[in-house]
Amino acid sequence: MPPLTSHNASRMAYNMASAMASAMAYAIALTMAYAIASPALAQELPPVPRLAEAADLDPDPALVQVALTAAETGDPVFPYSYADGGIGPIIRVPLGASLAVDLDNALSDPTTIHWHGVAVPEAMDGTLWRFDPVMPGERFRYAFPVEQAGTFWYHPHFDTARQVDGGLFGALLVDDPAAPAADDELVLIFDRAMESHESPRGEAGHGALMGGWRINGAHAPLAFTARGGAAVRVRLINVSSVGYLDLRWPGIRHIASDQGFLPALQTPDRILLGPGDRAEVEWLIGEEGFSVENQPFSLNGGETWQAPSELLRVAVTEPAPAPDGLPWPFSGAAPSDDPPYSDIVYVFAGSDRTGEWFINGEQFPAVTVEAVPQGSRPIIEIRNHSPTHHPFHIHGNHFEVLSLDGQRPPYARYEDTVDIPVHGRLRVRLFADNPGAWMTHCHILPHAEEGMMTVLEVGVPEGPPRGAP
Ligand SMILES: [Cu+2]
Repeated sequence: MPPLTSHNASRMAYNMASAMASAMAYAIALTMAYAIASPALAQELPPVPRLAEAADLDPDPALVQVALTAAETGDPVFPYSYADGGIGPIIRVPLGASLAVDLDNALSDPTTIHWHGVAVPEAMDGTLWRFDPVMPGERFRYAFPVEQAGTFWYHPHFDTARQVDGGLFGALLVDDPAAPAADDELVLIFDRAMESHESPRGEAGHGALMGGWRINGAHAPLAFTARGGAAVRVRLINVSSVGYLDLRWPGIRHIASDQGFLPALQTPDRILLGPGDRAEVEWLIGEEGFSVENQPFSLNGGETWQAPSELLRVAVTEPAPAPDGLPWPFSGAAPSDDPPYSDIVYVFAGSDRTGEWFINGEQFPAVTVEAVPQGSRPIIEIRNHSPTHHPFHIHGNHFEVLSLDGQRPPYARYEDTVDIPVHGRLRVRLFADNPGAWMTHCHILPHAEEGMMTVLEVGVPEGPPRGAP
């Protein structure tokens, strides 16, 4: 397998070469954001855009076939797109069907697609540990059966911070036939621009926190209008490279997380979504509208001093009594016990001052590969020894959260991406069922790029010999 060691050097060269252009573009983007945001004062917000769904090119209902082209846009703020400048289309697949996506790489760089949260075969995972990227001008077919319902997303796993931040992402929705039909379904993809570009090694992310949020590609705040009496299923996806969402509105009804429906309805006072994280909620529209506010989040922990900002205003036409909650197929599963041992311990360390990030003192790709048997349920403890939050993500297999800082969750919590607070200690039980060599990393993309990624083998992978990319 050809080494891709030029990757970091080319990225750094890109960053330096584009720094001035990025700074100018960023200033323009901020100006535009304010210009667009100003109607808020007049109580007139632009509507949140609806995302298009990808066309299914195959008439067989058991196969969803989609064509995607990754292309350059000419836009300095969002230089890449799967959809002619917009956010990638929603790919919707019925549970149990197969998905085939033909990716045409029209970029001048290699790329891949990773199916975040989905248990795909390793060769379809879009990672570079044992497989090659899709080269410029090439086409590659990603094909796999989809066996877990939920809200997932897709994005490159090559030069990830730059390509994702530049606009390459979209939603992958796997529909559960047991779920009731809501009156409306709203997919909300939250992102911010220029999180990975303007900042040289060392300050990635934190200098960029002033960047405003977009929802479905439009600058917040935005408006959503619903009829009184309607039940709306809302899928929330944070595709930001660095930014956390800390969302609040009155009467939150949390129905699903990374890996599908919760065991029971939860009514938390906020929805915290780190980079890569998802949640589903239901809105039971009644007589009055409400605002979805975002509490500015400090990556270094503790309360921020800023006031919350409105991201979305839900307005009501034809006020009517709110409906009852829908009969979601909650499993009722009880949380597993947190046993007094660990099979694997990952220590997350690093600092913004050095810009270097480590797992167990190592930086990807020079890492020790941990291995667990296929079908096992290893207990993994992740200790955050750094002064920064990190969203922990593992590919190909999901896990149950057993405890965070010794506190057990109030319900059986199945995730693939979960926040670890500053100096926090997260314990999970991995469902190690999908064989392969899987990326295990922080989903703050500049952290992953600066080393905070390792590899966990499930079973004995077949195929070409293992080697660093
Ligand atoms: Cu991190």
